[in-house]
Amino acid sequence: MNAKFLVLNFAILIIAACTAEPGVPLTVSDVRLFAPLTKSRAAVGYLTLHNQSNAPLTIESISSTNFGNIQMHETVIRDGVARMQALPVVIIEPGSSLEFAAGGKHLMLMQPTADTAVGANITLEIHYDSGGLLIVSATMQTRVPAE
Ligand SMILES: [Cu+2]
Repeated sequence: MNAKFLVLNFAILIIAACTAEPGVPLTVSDVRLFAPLTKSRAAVGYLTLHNQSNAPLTIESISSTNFGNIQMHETVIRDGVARMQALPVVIIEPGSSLEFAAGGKHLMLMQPTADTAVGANITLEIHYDSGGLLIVSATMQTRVPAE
């Protein structure tokens, strides 16, 4: 048995599994949307963006018909205190992925304009590179209080 051949074969399998449709520069996975704990707070979204192209890709904004305002945020620790700062744009390097996850980058979904309760189907429009549009949808989940 040739171990080197096996490893190479495995690598090709992984690449095939990660590459969605050919020619699509941006793909997304792990979309999770969490309803606010109280009415006065915003819903939070996490996802992973994958730049399938060989050029940097700029995420310019994210919109939804269910929300009047969606912002990209990053949690940073300053003087021992966790603060959120808005990110005007986010750049993904060629062939790499960018994770929005608890404790780091996240989406704040504000000003609900349609059904955004737990169980609602939310569509997100991800605007990138001056005219690129990727549409994804996910179901609003109950927020985990520990997060
Ligand atoms: Cu935030």
